[in-house]
Amino acid sequence: MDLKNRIKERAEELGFCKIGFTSMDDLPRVCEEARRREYPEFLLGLAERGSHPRQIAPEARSIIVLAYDYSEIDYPESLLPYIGRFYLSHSFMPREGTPARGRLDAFESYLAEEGVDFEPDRIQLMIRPAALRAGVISFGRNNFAYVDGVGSFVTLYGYFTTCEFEPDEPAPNCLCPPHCHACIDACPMDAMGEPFNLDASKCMVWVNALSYSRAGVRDIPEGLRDKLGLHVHGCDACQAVCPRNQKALRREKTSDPLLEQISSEFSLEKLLHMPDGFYQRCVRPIMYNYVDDPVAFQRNAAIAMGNSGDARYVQDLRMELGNPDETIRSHVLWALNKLEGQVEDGETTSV
Ligand code: B12
Repeated sequence: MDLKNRIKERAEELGFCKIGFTSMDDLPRVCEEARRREYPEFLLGLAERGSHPRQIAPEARSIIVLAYDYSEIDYPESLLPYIGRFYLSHSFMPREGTPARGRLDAFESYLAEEGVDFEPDRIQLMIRPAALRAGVISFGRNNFAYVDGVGSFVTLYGYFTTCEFEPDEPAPNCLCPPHCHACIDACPMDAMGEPFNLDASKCMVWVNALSYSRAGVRDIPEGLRDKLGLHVHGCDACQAVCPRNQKALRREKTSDPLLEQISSEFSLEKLLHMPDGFYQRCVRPIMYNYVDDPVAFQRNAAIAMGNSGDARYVQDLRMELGNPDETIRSHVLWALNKLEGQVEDGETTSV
């Protein structure tokens, strides 16, 4: 068996659902798309740089793309309404000591054993278009990368290597059923106007997580708060309704000890009050990618409480009216106004 096939076989043994190889050629369509969609400046910069692989890794000759299917994890029902599966899977830029980090370490050790010189991509490469060209994924109308027969609940990883591998055949552009627009209709943020066209600045995770870390933005615009529903970090709406993901959602699952432990403690009340140690035990291990500031999560908990229609939270919100942080106070006030208005109208679920 040649080196490329040995690497493919090893990746599959390690639990990656697909692997492919592609060239270092530019991915020009990415910046065109990002510009056309008037991406926030920060994301446009990422897209520009990330679509020129040779600028990121001048010495490299090929790109290896791996996909990991995170639908295998049994996500606790107590966490799913609040946090996107992608983050719960803690497989994106995984931390030391996690199963996802272990899988990547094992793959890297294998490359080293085979004498393959490599450099992991640190999020810079525009991985979806690279994965399409490597034959690993096709695009869904919701912008997501789909591994055929697996679905879109996949995390993608890229490696640059100085070895020159024969590129794989690109996958078909899109395999969605004709005329299906379930994903576009399901987006609570109305972030998708037309197929393959996500308005990144409206996407849930941009609004409730990423925008916070950019340019000191702390407040979530009032007009968007209702739309966030109960979500405190990302959302799966456009993937969960997709007919191509139903098999993955129903498959046999494996429990994740970290999630089990977090789910036994997690609640919106704790997220709002942030008792000692809660942030390090229950927030940081899964929501570590973009924001490292408890205030952002307290703010999001307040919004979720306001949107819950549950009068049980009125008391908790009142307790934070004197919080020294202005962002927390103003979002708590918004949530209280919303909930108390509903209490007066008799619309809440429990009083
Ligand atoms: C910045 C970023 C974001 C931004 C902007 C996302 C966006 N779509 O533009 C925000 C914060 C909003 C975001 C949100 C999410 N993200 Co994000 N994000 C990234 C990141 C770092 C860069 C993506 C980017 O800026 N792309 C620029 C745009 C223009 O390109 P693109 O979407 O990749 O590809 C489009 C165009 O290039 C064009 N295109 C290019 N070539 C071709 C060729 C053909 C034939 C066609 C039809 C189209 C086409 O169409 C593509 C689809 O619209 C990538 C990791 C990476 N380094 O690539 C992860 C990544 C895209 N995110 C990921 C995930 C999971 C999410 C969330 C689901 C998290 C959540 N649960 O809340 C959401 C959902 C977003 C969505 N519906 O796409 C995964 C996606 C995995 C998958 N199966 O697709 C990635 C790949 C991370 C990873 N390594 O696995 N994300």
